[in-house]
Order: sequence, then structure tokens, then C-alpha cells
Amino acid sequence: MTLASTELFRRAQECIPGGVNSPVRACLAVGAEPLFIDRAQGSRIYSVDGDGYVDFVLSWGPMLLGHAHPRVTAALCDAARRGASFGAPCPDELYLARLLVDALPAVEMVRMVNSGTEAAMSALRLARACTGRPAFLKFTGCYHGHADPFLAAAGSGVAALSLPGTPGVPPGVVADTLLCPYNDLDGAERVFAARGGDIAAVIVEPVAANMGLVLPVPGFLEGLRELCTRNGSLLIFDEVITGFRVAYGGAQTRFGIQPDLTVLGKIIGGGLPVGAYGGKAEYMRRIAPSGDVYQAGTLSGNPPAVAAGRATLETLQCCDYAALELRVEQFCSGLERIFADKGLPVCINRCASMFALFFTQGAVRDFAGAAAADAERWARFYRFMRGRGFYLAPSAFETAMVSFAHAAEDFAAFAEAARDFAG
Ligand code: KE4
Repeated sequence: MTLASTELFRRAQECIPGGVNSPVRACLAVGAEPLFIDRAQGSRIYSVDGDGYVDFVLSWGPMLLGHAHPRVTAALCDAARRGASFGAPCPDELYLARLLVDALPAVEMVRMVNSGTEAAMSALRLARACTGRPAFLKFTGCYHGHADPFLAAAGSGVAALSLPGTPGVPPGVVADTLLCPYNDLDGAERVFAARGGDIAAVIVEPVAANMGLVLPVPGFLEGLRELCTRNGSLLIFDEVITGFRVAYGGAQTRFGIQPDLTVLGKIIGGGLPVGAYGGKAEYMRRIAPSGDVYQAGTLSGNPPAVAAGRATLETLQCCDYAALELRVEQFCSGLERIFADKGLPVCINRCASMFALFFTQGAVRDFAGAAAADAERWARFYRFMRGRGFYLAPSAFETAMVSFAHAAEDFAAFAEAARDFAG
């Protein structure tokens, strides 16, 4: 007999901190309990309680093809039958690396790791080694994983739980973490004016998706590129979310801007634990064993994981990104009309197959704007929509994800439920 989500959660809290293996899953920010998921298919997930939901979380981004895509599942199962892990190179590591290099204009070489966190921390280490400088600039509300240097004014779960961001991290570790509001190019200039000679890198989510969704204002990314070039700092695009989502070639293709290093994760593993960082060969060759910058991992390039990632990217090569973007745009425009008709102020930011809904008047262009939105109304929206069969991220500081498996009826049903919520 399968235990109910509530009982599983009760028992999980006895042996797992908060009953979950990643904080935001606990649904604390929205006054709900987590659902334990039994299975998923296409655009839907199914809880152990037997309830189905249209999924707008998609495992926080990886499942762009939809859940249990047959080609990915077949590749994953076939690889597993040949052995789970060898601790030695396997062909699919090469084939996935080749797919990444061929897709991403700024990536000449790439190293596989096991998470976006590992990828971001390794990219920062490499930038510091290549420049001989200690400091780096990140933007308030952006999230680059939970490695110590990044836990200052971070987004995602750190923001959702209103955590100071650095308990357990010695002040010295974040002393070189410089901060600036997202979209504030003048602010970034001022940081460089004060610490330019010390700055190894600027790391940025080219489309910020960990404070809700916030798009770069025209000139912001271009300005960061010029600022880094002028100061001899490396520009790092954290494309863990945007990579292969905002375009097959990522944000660097969509916006036509070449970072020096690129951080990747989520979609490139097709749901399995895969991260990667890459960039110009002159930098990447500094990574051991070809160079002197150490980074390693027992399960890096894991055979079933890279098989799933390879199958995912090969399938995405044949997907119509423009058609999906149009469907999401039409969906979001319809939601705007619904809330406007009901006199409920909302800001719906969208980019490609992502969107975020803020209960606020006016635009949201940075973390301050996102934090000023009505989080309590978002929590009620989350609970209402979950009751109507729609699985949203349990935090106003996350982004809704759409897959190629989402159908017109999924959007129509969501809009109908949102109309009922708006009253
Ligand atoms: P992971 O270590 O969680 O694989 O990746 C860290 C990371 C790095 N960069 C960006 C832009 C990211 O969004 C993430 C992780 N994303 C969050 C959700 N927004 C993961 C969800 C969670 O923490 O459970």
C-alpha cells in the first residue's frame, strides 16, 4: 500500500532536514506541504495520492521535452544496462561535449560536472586563476548554486526563505563577493571604479530566473561584456536555466553576446545530474590535467547521465523553439487580459518557454521589484492553482517552465482556473 504524501512527509522529516533534499521543495513559502511524486509523463506529474497535475516546474527546468520522453528514457535505460559508472571515459561524454561545443558559440571546450553549483564554483575558480584576481561581481537576486562565495544576496530558495544567505560561511569567503542590482549597469561601473583591478569576473544569469523572471534591459548584457573586456575581467554567463531553453544555443545565441565562460546544467542532463562549464580553449586548458587548476568528480560524465543528456539535445535539435515561444507569449497575453478584466494588477515577465507572474503594479526589473510584489497573494494563487490541478513552483522567487509537451488544453485550463482565482 502506498503511503500518502502527508504521511511520507511526516516520516521524511524524521530523517531528512525539513523532509526534503532541497529547501524550496518544502513549500514553506506558500503555506503548503510538498507532494510526493510517483511518476510523470509529458506535461504531467502524478502524486502518490493518485492526483495528476499539469507541471510548470519541470524539475526546475531540465524537462524541456516533457517528462519520460521515449527517446531519452530509451537512451538512459540502455546505458544503465551497460553499467552505471566506470570512473573512466565513455563515448557519450565525448558526444555530449561535442553537442555543447557545436551549439554554444562561446564554448570551445567544456568540462562535465554533476550540478550547476559545481559548474559555477569551478568557473569562478578558473576565472580567478586566469586573472590572478580575487573578487567577482554578482547581482542581487541571482542564484548560482550554494557554493560559499555565491551565498550573498542570492535568489531562489535563499530569497524564498528570507535567509541571510551566509550563515556558516566565514565573512572572509564573501569579502570578495561584490554585489549590484540586476539591470544596473551604472552600479556595475561604480563597482569596477572602486575595485576594477581586483575583479576576476562578472557572473550573471543572462535572463534572471531566480527572483521570479526578470529580463535584461536593452544594453545591460552588452554593457557587462564591454565592462569586462575593458577591465580584463572574465564575463561568465550562468546558463544553467537559459542554456538550451531560451534558444538551442542559449542566451549567448539569443542575445548575440559571447561570454568568456559559460555555466550549464539542468536541460543538458535531461533530468539526470549533469552540470558543465566551458569557454574559450585558452581558459579551459588551465583545468587539470591539461593545466594547473584542479577540479574533479567521481561521477562527472556519468554514463547514464550523459546518455540522457545526449538524447535530450539531439531531440531538441529538431524542436520548433519559435512555435513554443509563440504559444507561451499568447498564453501570457491571455493571462494579462484576464487579470486586467478583473482589476487585479499583475506583471507577467516571459522569455521563450519561461514566465513569471508578479502580483504588483508596474514592471519588475530587479530583485527589489520582485520582493515588493504581493507574496501572500502569490501563496494563495499557488494553493488555489494546485487545488485545480496545476503544479507551480512553490515560491514567488522562481520561474514557471513550459515544455514542448504542454498542449493547448493545458494553457486553456490554466487560464480558466486563473480567471476563477481573480474572482
Ligand atoms: P544546481 O546545483 O541546483 O544543479 O544548480 C544551481 C543553479 C545554478 N545557476 C542557476 C541559474 C540556477 O537556477 C541553479 C539552480 N536552480 C534552482 C531553481 N531556481 C534549483 C532548485 C533547487 O535549489 O531545488
